[in-house]
Amino acid sequence: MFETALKSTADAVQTHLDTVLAPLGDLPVIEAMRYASGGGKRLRAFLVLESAAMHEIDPRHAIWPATAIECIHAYSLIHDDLPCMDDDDLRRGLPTVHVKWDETTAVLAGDALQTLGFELAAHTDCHPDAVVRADLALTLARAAGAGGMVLGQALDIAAETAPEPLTLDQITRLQAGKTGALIAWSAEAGGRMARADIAPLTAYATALGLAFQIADDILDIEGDAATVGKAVGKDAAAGKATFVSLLGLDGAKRRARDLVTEACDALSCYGDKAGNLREAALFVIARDN
Ligand code: GRG
Repeated sequence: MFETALKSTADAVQTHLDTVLAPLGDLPVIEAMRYASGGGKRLRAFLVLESAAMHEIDPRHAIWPATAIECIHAYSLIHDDLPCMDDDDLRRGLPTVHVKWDETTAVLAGDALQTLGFELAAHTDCHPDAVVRADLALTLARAAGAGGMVLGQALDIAAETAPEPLTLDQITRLQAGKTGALIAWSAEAGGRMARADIAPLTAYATALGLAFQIADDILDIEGDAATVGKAVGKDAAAGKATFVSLLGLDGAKRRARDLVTEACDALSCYGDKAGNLREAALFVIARDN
């Protein structure tokens, strides 16, 4: 069952994170790192572990990039919630890091989770081949940085003061960076570890990342804050263009379903081995948080 597999990923990542964070002590910044990196669906880690399993990579190696991507993701959420960005008080149903501690601690915990992510991807236990470790760290830097997630976030912030709402093409480009780049890196990681052709994984992840963001826009309209675990309705209240505002609710749902089909089709070369990745694509549009 997909839910059981996702839960077992979450447990494995949590155990690994506990081990990695244990020697760092219990200063507030370290406690904030533990707090922010705990919880969540662990979807990105699941994509890493599944793409690795499909390529017969030892899970004792794959847990390193799986944990690395969750650290980078946690950093991005801490910083995204800061008053200078989205100014959110609630994340995963709990107070955000700057609310529970303070802004200084939140900035530092985000910074430290980001560097920890690269440390884990480059760790000698991640892969016996140094070239593969370097490739993982290099591509993670590209996905998270000024041509990937940070670019998407910067475009999103600029859109708030743009004279016109963004077009569908502009929103698609923005989200490919903001949400899509880390999702793509996660799904490609197993192929990179096996030094295999990652083109089918890239095609899968591109469609999946977009479907994920459309589902997020739908949750912002249809979800309730208690279930989603964060404030909802903010985009509509701010008059921001989203997939829902541009395609309509039904159109957005249709587009998300088509993208899931596209994502699953991209995995045909893996046959039954890709069953869990196909289920992950279905989960992304059916989720309620
Ligand atoms: C601060 C550089 C920088 C980037 C922030 C990722 C991001 C960019 C902002 C998050 C804001 C947001 C709500 C984006 C929508 C997509 C998204 C990343 C949702 C959260 O991911 P989930 O649902 O979270 O996988 P969990 O809690 O399950 O880990």
